[in-house]
Amino acid sequence: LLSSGHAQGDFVPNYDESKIPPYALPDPLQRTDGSVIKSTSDWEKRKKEIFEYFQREVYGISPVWDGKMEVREISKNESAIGGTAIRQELKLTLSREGRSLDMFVLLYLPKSAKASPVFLGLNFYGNHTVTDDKDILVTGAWIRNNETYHSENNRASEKGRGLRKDAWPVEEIIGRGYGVATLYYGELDPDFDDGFKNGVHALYPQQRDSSSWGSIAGWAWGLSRMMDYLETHAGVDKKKVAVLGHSRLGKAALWAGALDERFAMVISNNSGCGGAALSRRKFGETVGRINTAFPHWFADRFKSYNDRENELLVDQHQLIALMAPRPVYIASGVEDTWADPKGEFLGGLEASPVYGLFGKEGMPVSEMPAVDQPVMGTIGYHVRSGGHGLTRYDWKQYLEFADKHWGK
Ligand code: GTR
Repeated sequence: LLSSGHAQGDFVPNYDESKIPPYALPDPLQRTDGSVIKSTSDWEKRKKEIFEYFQREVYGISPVWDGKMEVREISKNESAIGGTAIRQELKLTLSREGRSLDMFVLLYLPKSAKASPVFLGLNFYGNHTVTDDKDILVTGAWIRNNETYHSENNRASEKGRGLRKDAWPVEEIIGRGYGVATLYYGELDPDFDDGFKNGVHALYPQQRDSSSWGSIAGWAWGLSRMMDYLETHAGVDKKKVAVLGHSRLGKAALWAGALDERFAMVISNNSGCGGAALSRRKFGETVGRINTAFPHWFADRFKSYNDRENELLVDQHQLIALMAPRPVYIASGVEDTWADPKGEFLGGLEASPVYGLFGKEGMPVSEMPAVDQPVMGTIGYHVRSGGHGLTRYDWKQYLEFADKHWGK
């Protein structure tokens, strides 16, 4: 699907449980000074410590938004999806100190309610690939060349229209009473290593250092700007916006959930290394591998943990813990071994004590469930049959999970 980085250099992924190096996970409920967290107010201090560590050492520090956002509606269809939905395309222009960036948001809202809960997620190949809707704009932004989705010379084309609709079952989402908002992720930051000259980083052209924001933080930051807009929309129930993402965008969704508590639910689909999977397991993709294949995704400092995962004062379960007590869903594919399904499960399981502090059940089971047997506590989890991808099966569980937590 995407450049994978599996086969670069002489990296050989480990897929053998018995070869996982011994490791001890940092305790989310113990501060670095040794004190133990026993209350939700103490947790606030610990949470800050963990968050700042992830920011400085892993994803990089993103700026506080201090610019101006202009919104222009570029299309509206009052009778989309067989008359059940309103579809809008919005151009959000961010500007600051004479620089600007355009984001083209595609939004479907059910007509069945005045204000609806919304799933918000970035897409990989452009808004026009998400549905068959004829008049949705084809992105003009840089895009990776891909035969399946018909992007050539780093430009998207009309021929890609509707080709990703399996990953975005809009009709079903609307039918269940939810809205869906999406944006092509390359409009926020084109996914190649350009020294951060373009995308959102260009809005903040100051000197960079080893803790400056990488691309994942850039995508996450853009999700917050979309949220800024959704909050102003009368048709959106702003207390019920779920941020969702697949793979690298699942990593971005998790980081967005950590950065921005307006996201009331967070969904990580096959997010793997640097997402929900524990780094210390070194199963499939590793910190060293990801930083080599994608040197622009994380803060530069993260590279100092290549092959030294044990030196990190956090692991990815603490990223999940930062969402507490909000509902989080983690999904794996059984054949997606590169993303380490078991490591993704453990990321959720090991975050659960923090949910306990809030009187909530995190992961409702202590052993990884069987294939295609979803479990839903305040942390939800499934490992479905098949490999890497965002599927109808995955969405079916996310809709269930949202119904469960949002009382539908
Ligand atoms: C892979 C990468 C993964 C994941 C995936 C994707 O090549 O190694 O971390 O992000 O791409 O985004 O599909």
